Amino acid sequence: MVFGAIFSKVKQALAKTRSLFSGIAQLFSFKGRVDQKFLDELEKRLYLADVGTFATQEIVNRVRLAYQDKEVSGEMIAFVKDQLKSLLTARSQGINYAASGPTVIMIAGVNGAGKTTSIAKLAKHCMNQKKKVMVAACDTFRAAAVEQLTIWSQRLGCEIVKNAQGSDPASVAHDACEKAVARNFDVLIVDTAGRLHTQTHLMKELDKIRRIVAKQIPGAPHEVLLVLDATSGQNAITQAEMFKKTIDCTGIILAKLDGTAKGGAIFGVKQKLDLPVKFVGLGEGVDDLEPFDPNEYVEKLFED
Ligand SMILES: Nc1nc2c(ncn2[C@@H]2O[C@H](COP(=O)(O)OP(=O)(O)O)[C@@H](O)[C@H]2O)c(=O)[nH]1
Ligand SMILES: [Mg+2]
Repeated sequence: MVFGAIFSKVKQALAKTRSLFSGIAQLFSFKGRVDQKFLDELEKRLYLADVGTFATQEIVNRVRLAYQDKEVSGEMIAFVKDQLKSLLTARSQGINYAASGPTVIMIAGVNGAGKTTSIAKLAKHCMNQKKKVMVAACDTFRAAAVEQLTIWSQRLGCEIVKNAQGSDPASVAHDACEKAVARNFDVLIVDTAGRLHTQTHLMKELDKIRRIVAKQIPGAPHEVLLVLDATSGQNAITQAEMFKKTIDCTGIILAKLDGTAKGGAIFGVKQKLDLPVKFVGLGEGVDDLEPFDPNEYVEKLFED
């Protein structure tokens, strides 16, 4: 079953994170009452699972309000799951496609976060939905970047617009928009140079690309997705806060969830940034991207 395979993929990727959440679940199998000591222990275990300050306080408070002085029971875990789900549920899920003309998706993030790989995966995701996809190699900063995206585009059989390394990324974006419109592409995904949130000139460049794209295509960019590396846990949130100040992000791709124990950081990401997690990266392959489903995610965190 395709469905089963997908779900077990998420589950498999969450193996390390899951071991931390089983510590939370375990707490509800102990005998005793929901007293301060219990709540302190719950708080500690949520912290250990990288859930972050806000979400941890929120969950502990809600458990206190609902169950203080009651007998601890396994049923409470369903309550905790519901609360965690409610912290993740976002207004918009999936890609916000343009009503007509090309949908432009800009990708931003620090070096090595997983931008280019996520673009390849996203291109595949859109191609699976029968969209005509073009990618734009606007990371002209590093020599290998254009090459990397070229290789992906060849493998996927999707169109690429590029220029020499060191050329103006905004002009590549300009070119790509023109071609996407003229040749009726459905989706244009724009790669950008990895920048540290402290590199002001590169952050400005990002804004310039954005303005060029907006001028060329009405309503563009339809999505500005920030790629965060899940292995950096709470640090990823600090980075994201800076990006959010410079550029209007519309959502997050949380890459590299496989192989990290920090999958709990997703709760902090959502709360602190108030941005929906739209996709999760579960590996280095082109099919290792899944649309994010809060209910499924929380269920898988607690599965044995
Ligand atoms: N395990 C794993 N590795 C990933 C994932 N996404 C990206 N990577 C790897 O992370 C490294 C950096 O990725 P890249 O896309 O080049 O990052 P960029 O600098 O932001 O464009 C590469 O070795 C990728 O294969 C993921 O979801 N899981
Ligand atoms: Mg890259």
